[in-house]
Amino acid sequence: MAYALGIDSSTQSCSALIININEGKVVAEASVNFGAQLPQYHAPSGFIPDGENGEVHSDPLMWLDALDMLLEDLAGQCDLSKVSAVSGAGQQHGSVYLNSQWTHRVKALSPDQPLSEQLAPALSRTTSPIWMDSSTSLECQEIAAELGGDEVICAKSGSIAVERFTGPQIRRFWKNDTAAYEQTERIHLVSSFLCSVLIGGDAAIDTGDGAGMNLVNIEYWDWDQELLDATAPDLKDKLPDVAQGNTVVGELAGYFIEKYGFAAGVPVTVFSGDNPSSLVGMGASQPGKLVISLGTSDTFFAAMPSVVADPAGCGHVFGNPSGGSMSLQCFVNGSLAREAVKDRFGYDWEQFSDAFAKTHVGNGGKRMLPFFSPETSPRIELAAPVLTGGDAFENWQEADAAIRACVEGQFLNMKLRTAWMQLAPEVIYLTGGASKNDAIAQVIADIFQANVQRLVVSGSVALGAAMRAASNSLGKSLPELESLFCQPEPDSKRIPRSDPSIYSKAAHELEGLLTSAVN
Ligand code: ADP
Ligand code: XUL
Repeated sequence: MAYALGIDSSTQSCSALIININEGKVVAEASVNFGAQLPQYHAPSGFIPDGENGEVHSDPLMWLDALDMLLEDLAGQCDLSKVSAVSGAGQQHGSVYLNSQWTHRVKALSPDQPLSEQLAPALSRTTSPIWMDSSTSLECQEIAAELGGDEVICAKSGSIAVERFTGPQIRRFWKNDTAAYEQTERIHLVSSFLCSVLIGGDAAIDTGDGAGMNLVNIEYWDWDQELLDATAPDLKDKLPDVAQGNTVVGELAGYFIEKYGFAAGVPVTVFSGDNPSSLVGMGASQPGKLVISLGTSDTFFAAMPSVVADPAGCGHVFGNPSGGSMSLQCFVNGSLAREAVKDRFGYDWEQFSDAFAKTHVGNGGKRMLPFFSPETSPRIELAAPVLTGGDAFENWQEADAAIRACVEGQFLNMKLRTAWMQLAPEVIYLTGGASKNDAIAQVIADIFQANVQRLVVSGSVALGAAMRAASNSLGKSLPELESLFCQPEPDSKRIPRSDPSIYSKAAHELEGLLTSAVN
């Protein structure tokens, strides 16, 4: 049977879909929301709230419990023995720290006990720092100083030293808990950790997710010894291999065959990061298509014909799982910022959307820098948004204007920060949880002066993983899979409706607000 399974372990949920590549159909879909379905981990939005000094961590056992729940759900929907290829993706940058028990425990998983129980003793660090963590400014400075400046790190790794990237996170762990670092035998990314569990042994890190570590050299796509040395001692021994996205890293382990009814010998393709996987699932793995993902973070990405670095240091070059590279810019204040404004006024998403019909394009000059937590694009340490446009608005007494100001502020900022990529496509493809919101889509169309469009299959991260598995193991090419699975959703197209000068002026004003917030 030509079924391929794609898994997406993202910030707030773990989802999966199974595609039938002969019929061009999604045959099963499932999702486990961490906050709602695993409340025992006390992570309502997928991470442990109120971390100190900018720390944002999650419990890796939560990701394992979600994987078990997800597969149980899928097994109830479809005969998993028909699945003949598997891959997946994880939220980027997050890291899992494993001790000497890891190797034998992951090899000997018994179907009689949950994954989390069997692997808990293999953790040398009970929680995992994730991409929202901004605690490593000092470590970024130290690594940059050691290497001779951010330009050097950027030329080597595709990004300057970045707080949420795994290298600086590892350095902080080594400095703050040297004994636990020394007991760590293996460090995995979220993606390679889950892939390792599926194959019952260490899986490689792919070039898409690996480039988000400040440790992989983007010229030769492997660990860079100078970057490793500037980060922490003996690091190379603790890391798995780096592999291109088309690598099959193993076969599904006995645990999954016995517990969920998978067939023996199912090949597993190396996992990638959620954004690189989404690039594939959006049918954008060749240069020419631009994607905006509206998940927990907002991201803006495209396959790149050649490697270009962001002069402002906020953008990144990652490996493209289908070969070559991609550029990406991440905005930390994405869905959670929109939710914060919505919740402040006790609105639901329908009321949030209605606010756009009750206000005007450009918001009559009422502006917001919508940064509820430290932002990476641009790098700014705000803990609360900045509002300007009259007393009532600035005192949060105008709900509808605040909602429009938040969304306009987010996408004006996105347009300004991504200009370095010099992309001016006619169509922007939207994905992620908030992409179903047509009011937000219209603002994006007007600000970028481009048509925007969703695809029929909304779970682009899991879809991209299933497509990668199918193209590596089932003999269908990516272009063939794209024509089957990456079609536009007919009613989702939004075209620019506003006078472009309104947002040019607004962008100028927002830049002014930003400059005064920085100074
Ligand atoms: P991730 O993959 O990062 O875990 P998702 O892509 O699943 O996240 O997106 C989750 C987000 O989608 C939620 O935080 C929520 O704010 C947002 N969302 C869900 N429905 C809507 C809606 N109707 N309008 C705007 N945002 C929405
Ligand atoms: C990308 C980034 C986020 C995470 C979570 O650099 O930090 O988009 O991948 O989605």
